[in-house]
Amino acid sequence: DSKYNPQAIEAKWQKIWDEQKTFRASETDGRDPFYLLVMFPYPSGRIHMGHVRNYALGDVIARYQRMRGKNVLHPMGWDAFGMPAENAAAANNVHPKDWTYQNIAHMRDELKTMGLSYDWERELATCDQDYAHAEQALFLKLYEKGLVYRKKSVVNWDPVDHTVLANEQVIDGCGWRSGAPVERKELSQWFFRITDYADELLADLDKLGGWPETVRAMQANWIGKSHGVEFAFQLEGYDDTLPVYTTRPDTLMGVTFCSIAAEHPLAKALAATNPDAAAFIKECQAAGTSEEALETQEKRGFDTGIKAIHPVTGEKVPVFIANFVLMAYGTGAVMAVPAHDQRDFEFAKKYAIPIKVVIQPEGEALDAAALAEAYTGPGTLVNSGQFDGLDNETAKQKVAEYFEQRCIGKATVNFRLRDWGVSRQRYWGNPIPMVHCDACGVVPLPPEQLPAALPPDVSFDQPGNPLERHPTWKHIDCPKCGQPARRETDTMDTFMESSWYFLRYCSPDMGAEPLDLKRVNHWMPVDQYVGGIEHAVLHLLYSRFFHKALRDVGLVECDEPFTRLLTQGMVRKDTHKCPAHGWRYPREVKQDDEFLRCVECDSEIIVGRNEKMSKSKHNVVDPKELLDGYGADTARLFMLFAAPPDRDLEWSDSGVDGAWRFLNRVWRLVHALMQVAPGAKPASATPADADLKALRGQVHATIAKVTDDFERQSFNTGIAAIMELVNAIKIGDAPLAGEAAGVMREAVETVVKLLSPYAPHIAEELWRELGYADDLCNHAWPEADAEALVKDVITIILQVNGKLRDRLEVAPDIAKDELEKLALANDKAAAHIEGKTVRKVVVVPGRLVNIVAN
Ligand code: ANZ
Ligand code: ZN
Repeated sequence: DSKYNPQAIEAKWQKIWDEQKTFRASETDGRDPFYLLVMFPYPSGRIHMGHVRNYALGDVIARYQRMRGKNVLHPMGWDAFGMPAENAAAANNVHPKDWTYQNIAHMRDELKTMGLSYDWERELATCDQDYAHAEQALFLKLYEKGLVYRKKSVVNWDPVDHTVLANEQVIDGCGWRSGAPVERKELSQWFFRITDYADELLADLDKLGGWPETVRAMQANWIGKSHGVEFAFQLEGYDDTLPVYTTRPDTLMGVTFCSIAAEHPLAKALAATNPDAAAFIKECQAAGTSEEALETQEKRGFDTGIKAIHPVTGEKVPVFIANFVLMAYGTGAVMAVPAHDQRDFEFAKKYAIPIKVVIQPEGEALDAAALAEAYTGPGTLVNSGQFDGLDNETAKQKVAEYFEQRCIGKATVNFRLRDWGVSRQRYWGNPIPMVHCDACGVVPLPPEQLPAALPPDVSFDQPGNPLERHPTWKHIDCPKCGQPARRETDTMDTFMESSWYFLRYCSPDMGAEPLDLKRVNHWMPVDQYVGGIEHAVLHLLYSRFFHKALRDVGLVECDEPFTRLLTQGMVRKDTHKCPAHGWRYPREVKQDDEFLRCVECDSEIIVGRNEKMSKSKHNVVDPKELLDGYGADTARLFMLFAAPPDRDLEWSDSGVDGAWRFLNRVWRLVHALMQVAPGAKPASATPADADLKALRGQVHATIAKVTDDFERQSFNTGIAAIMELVNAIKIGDAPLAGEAAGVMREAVETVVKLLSPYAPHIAEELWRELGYADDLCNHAWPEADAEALVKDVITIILQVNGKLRDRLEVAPDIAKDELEKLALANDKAAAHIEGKTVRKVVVVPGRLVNIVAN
């Protein structure tokens, strides 16, 4: 039967690959290693189109590199801890562990239907006992090294769910699940000293030439290195001084007040005696901690009555508690310059504080009374005494020197990056292996007591952390003094697990030992990482940090974990909305003669924008439909053809159909060849016949192009070139012999080989049909024959007055004046020159001739 039946052949090859462990990666394989990593999924229950795209992209690269002779490591696993499992547990009375492993089983089956070339023997789930155990050992190693510490910090607190929320989980000031207004609360939390690595994380971005520029810029921004000055104000009637951090020391003489954070020690001291101050601080805390929240909320303040003494003029300026000052940045206190800082400007207007202009832009005189907003640009210093007349960049230096000479301040560098808080008050995470003892303080669990394993018997019927409520788990004897003590009940941020899974894949069989350095060195760094742009900052920055930290405790050797990064775009689809019923699934709309209508109410449907596929917009397509209906090869080909990898991809049913029809065509092509030239050997030399020679030229040009497109990660144009080649291969019913048979055979074989990374099942099947017994997926990638690429004729564009009139087929080495002659003798050109005088003939060798006539 020669009908293309993807369901049958895909199942067949997947089984063979599985049984023969075709994609097993081995450290003892002598070939050049290539580590291809895709971001591992959260086991939410089923795969979505974003996964299909991500994993198709990863697999096409892995398969290409394998055919290039590389020893490819292409692993897969599960980012398995996290909140949704607990939510599911609360909603459906299923244990998070069961829920997670059931989802993994289901999603593994789904992924397997895509024909991805994973080494499944290295599969891991981050909630596996071994993985969690090894991770606790890593945590303690970093603790010994001084990279882990505990401190009080301000967090977003959901008063209903009794949990800490990440900034991203605070929506319009309310908890994302409870909807209750979020509070700020101080809690003792565990931190990683990522800020110790801020400089290196920033500087090493220069080594990441294989990353998208946007991602590097986002990381640099997030790290946020700024140069400024720290100096202290004397406070009237206080022994303590008020240190502030400023990036604009040039505006020193424009200071008209100071502002401090609600958590600032001065504010706290005041609150102890002043109930109004205490009330204001409490109000400030009834808002999230995110920078965004602080930026957008209305500026409000409380006058402490304390006066700060200006270090140059001796003038006394008020000190306010202000709701937009962060305790965790700089010193938690600011010298406020309303004329040149917008936040200070708004604040000064509100509280009728004087505004003093000290920077004049060139050619304009700013008037403090008439200022509509702060002037933040460059200029010359005015109203600044001894600093008058300096340009403001020079003034920054001079003011810094002024402080340094008087020993009241110094130039400093600040980072926006904060230490990484890894404590979560959750159950379904990796327990932090620490003990709290009244006598000994914080005591790490000794190795023989690891792992701190999650107790299975927990309930999710109440808000808060089930570990906290568990009747016995918390109670433990102090490993140091043996007295009753308490276990840490915080679990680790799930970003921990994703910060080293790529290392674990290198030696997944180490049990409670995290890594085998020898094998890690064999594979690391990752040659190519593929994943979503949504991880541009957190995951990719935490991983870089964690890797460097592990390097510094001797567990890995390279400086950066990911050499190249490809961030794929989103999968989008148009949306349908019914005025009465809201977002509609495709099956909830019908087409009549004119309009799309709602199946329920017949209202005319509003066809909305293409948006990221999401359940809430009812514009998702379930990959299962696609995979069951058309097969994996069509799905992969569509995904890779529909858009360049880093761009958004618009879902299109006709695009899917196009991919399907193309594969059918290739199928028929191979079968047609086997009918008319069953025993042919592929051509290996230039044929005499001109048409055959041209086809062979195209075959090799296509090899060169597809190869180059792979290197440039331009997979869609590679597919287009293969499609063009297929169009050029014409096989009739008549038997072929000699040259013709050989050239056709070579052309068809090339199509199958080039297609193999994209559509591996059909390619493998057709490879057998062509009579081969080896695995195409391990077969050598074709090489372009330089001789075949040499052309007898090239095409030259012929223009008259810049308009295309004809194409000339000429020898590549034709002389200029020959070409000119041919052009002037051309019929089609002549028709447009008639009655005019030729003024000039422009010749661009190898490309075009333009006749200028009027
Ligand atoms: C005086 C000044 C004048 C400032 C001026 C800016 C403009 P970046 O550049 O992001 O590092 N600042 C300092 N600590 C702060 C805190 N804890 N919370 C909120 N704001 C704080 O920002 C540094 C600037 O942000 C500092 O420079 C300070 O205001 C403010 F025309 O000092 B500036
Ligand atoms: Zn103790």
